[in-house]
Amino acid sequence: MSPDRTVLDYLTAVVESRGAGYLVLVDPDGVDDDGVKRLAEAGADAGVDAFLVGGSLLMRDGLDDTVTRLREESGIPTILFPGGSTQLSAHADAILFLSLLSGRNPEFLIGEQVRAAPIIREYELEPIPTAYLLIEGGVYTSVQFMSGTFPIPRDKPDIAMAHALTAQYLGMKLLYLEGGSGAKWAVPDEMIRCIRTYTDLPVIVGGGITKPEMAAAKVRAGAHFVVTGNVLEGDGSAPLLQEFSSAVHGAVG
Ligand code: 1GP
Repeated sequence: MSPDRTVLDYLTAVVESRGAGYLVLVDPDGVDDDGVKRLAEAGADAGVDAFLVGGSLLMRDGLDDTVTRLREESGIPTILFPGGSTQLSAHADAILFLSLLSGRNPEFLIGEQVRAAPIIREYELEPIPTAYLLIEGGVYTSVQFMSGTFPIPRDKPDIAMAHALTAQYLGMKLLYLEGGSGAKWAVPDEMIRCIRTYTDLPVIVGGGITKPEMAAAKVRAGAHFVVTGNVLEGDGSAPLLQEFSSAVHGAVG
């Protein structure tokens, strides 16, 4: 990113120009060097708007390498999506500065953030204040276990809406509705619609989105960005990546 254009500006411009953005989550534990290279190339060909890198729990020290290789080989903005304050890399373009607003665990509301902030400053990373709302996804997800928090019930859009409004009033810049990686049920379209009637914050939706038509439905319900992770791990994901990209970018307008 050039110094006069932030990653948040870039993401805003993506929504303005393409209707919605497609973000691909890369778990450094889930891909080897060849896998990163393939994802980078396929992502560039498919018009992926940004890579997110992170996970609830990393089992090896591969974050820096993954970020560096993705950026260099794709030219696509690469944004940290950290599971905690140890998941920082100076090589990323920005970091989603997440606060798990749906939970009542102070460590994930503010503790991890305080630990990370001085390092983010030292690394000169762009922090993007992001409210992270965990929504019931039909399975006990890693983020639920690792954060020790309850998700918002999927049939309670009013509770989700109240959290979204709170995020806006706290000055957050993005709202991430998370079903949890590998969720059985993605965030309900009805909940996205409800949130969009109450807040103008850009909405990211991820977790359990396994088919391009699901991604398109999330955009039609009001999502500004759709995230996929699990579904693209492994070989042969390039055609699927293209299908997801076309579904997200073609869903509105
Ligand atoms: C998880 O929202 C992301 O944080 C992506 O989830 O791996 O289920 O696509 P999936």
